[in-house]
Amino acid sequence: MLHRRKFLKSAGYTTLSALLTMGVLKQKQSHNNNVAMASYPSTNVSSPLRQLAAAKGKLYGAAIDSVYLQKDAGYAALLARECGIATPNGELKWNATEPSPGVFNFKSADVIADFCQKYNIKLHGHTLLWNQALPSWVSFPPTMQQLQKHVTGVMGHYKNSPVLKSWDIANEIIAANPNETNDTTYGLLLGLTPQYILELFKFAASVDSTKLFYLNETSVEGASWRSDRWLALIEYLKNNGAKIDGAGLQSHLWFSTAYPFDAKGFSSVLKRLNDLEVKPIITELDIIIDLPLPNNIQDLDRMVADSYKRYLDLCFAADVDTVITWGITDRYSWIRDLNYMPAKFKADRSRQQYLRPLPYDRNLQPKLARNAIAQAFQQAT
Ligand code: 9MR
Repeated sequence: MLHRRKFLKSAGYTTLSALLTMGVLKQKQSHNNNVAMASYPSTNVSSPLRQLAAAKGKLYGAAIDSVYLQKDAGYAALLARECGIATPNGELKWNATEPSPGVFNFKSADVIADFCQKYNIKLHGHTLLWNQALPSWVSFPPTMQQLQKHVTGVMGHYKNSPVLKSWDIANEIIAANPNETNDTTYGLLLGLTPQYILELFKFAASVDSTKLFYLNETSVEGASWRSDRWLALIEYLKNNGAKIDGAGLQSHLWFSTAYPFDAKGFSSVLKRLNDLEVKPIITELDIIIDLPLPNNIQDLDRMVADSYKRYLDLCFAADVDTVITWGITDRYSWIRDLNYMPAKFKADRSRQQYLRPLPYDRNLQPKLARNAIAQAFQQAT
């Protein structure tokens, strides 16, 4: 329970509330000339997303949960059809892979790896270091010795995997705000130092340098104190000899009619990453429409789709080649899980039907958002 509360505070609400400045309508008004207006409903694009993405040299994928994968055939079929890449939802986190010191368990992660192999889906490893989902014997930050043993065990298991192609070497290591860090330069979580992260990257490369290495972060999709610190850290790692191939922008987004979307700030983050030759990828995309809610579900779905399209258009304009949504269906979204649901939706049951953040609905039917993603890939250059 304590663990859950800790998670809610640092990864749930912070992730989302920091993005309250993102929205759609204002953008329509002020950037009409720069951003193509999405028109919905429009032609239905039925080809698999993985195929539409591949046609542009890109990848589409989703986070997969091994429990539902094994018991929900409809869910498994959707993933097999749509995904060219997948991330395990929790199966590669420390509490799953090394529940007691030196005792490794890859049972649930391998359910996903086997599925990926069967359907020719690339696997993105998430994650080697995070301050959440830790077993009780590890406190954060782990000692370098604990960390190196963990990295050796987990990366070692997938060294010869035909599907695992990339790792989130570290996840969510920047503090939520300047009050929660002692590190004015990089804003690292209390207890972390840039040297520690550098050592982690270097050690990971000594275990298996054949994979792509990413630094994954939340709430960096615009100009902000956090994105500035994160970019500075990436530059530091790069300049000090770390192998860092890419940067994951999680993109748990809130849009609304009430907030302007910082399209300019977002594009400048992507540009900085490209200039540093650290490839930006989208690792955990899902979209909430904040209050005031639209009048009906149809309007809501249109807004979610429109938000997906605008966001992906900006991504593709900056050469983003990988887009992973955090789940594929609203049936299993973390946002609808009462443990993580934002308070204002949890407080009022009638609002909960308006949490429809993913491409497929709870009956596994495609929504306009799926079409928006398809069109964004089709129109990408
Ligand atoms: O969606 C995941 C949820 O089911 C897990 O219980 C939780 C803890 O392992 O992690 C969630 O995934 C998070 C991801 O690993 C990192 N960024 C935020 C994601 C959503 O909370």
